[in-house]
Amino acid sequence: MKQLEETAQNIKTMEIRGAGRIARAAAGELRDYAGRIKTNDLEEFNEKMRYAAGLLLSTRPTAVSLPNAVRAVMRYKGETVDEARSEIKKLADEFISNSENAVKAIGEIGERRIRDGDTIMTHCNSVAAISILAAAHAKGKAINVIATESRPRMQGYITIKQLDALGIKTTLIVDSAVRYLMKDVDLVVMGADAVTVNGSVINKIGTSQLALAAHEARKNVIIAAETYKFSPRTIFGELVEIEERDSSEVISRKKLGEFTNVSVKNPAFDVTPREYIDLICTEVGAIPPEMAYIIIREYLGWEIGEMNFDGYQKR
Ligand code: RI2
Repeated sequence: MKQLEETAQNIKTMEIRGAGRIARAAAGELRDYAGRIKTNDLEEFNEKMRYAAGLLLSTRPTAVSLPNAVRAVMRYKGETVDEARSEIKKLADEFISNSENAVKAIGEIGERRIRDGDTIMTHCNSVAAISILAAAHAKGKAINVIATESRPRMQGYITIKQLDALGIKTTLIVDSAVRYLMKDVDLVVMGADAVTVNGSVINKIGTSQLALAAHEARKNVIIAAETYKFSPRTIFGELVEIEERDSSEVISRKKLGEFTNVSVKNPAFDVTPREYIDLICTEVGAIPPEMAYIIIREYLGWEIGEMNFDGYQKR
């Protein structure tokens, strides 16, 4: 139990972060947790697995990759605990390796949209978006990247570190310099935490500002998103919940305590309407955002959105 709770806590505190990474971590934890459950009673085993699923799901509400990963593993069947356990292992390993391959495929597909000499703006830290930049660089295209800091968690620092290690020329900017510098940009490449059925993209707070500035300057916006970041539940009219994180990420409690009339808002994500997105680059192809429904229907199926573990984390 301790390790399960530790993984859940690490996802919650963003020790493990990034939509793809948290999905892989959750799938891996379900597999490992299943291996640690000591019972031969299938009912008890299933109950414990549902508790673990609920706990992992409760950690971060926005990235749809997390529930999609949990549900992909929780589809397991088995007449005995041993059967169930090995099915869980198979499903989790499959999810993890498909996810890793998806990131690679996105790089190969997305890099075709990058020209030699392009300046590309990116936001936050997205493994999928970086896969495109890395693939273009590996192909010998001389690219320059402009990376935002991405306050308040400064994931931009992770991005510049990764790009630097790859040997890609990178300029770090404050988030508020996005529109000013858009004139120097050829293309914007960002990741996604969720894609809705109508093709809207939910990603790190500030993404919609980049997209808006790009739209105004007539620059293309490419979103790098694996198919498991598309949200089946949005077909049933559900909205993607936007995570509101603690105020201490923005201002220290001490400093905030000095004021009487000040409060803080700290939404972690925002919604970019499909009008501002030119292409969503998935592992099965680069699609216009209008095709999101097809991805959900063909690659996820809406029954995945119906599996529910609500309540299990509350025990
Ligand atoms: P990959 C991150 O969320 C960012 O919003 C990033 O764009 C998105 O996940 C996708 O990341 P956070 O965990 O899956 O930093 O492409 O809140 O790595």
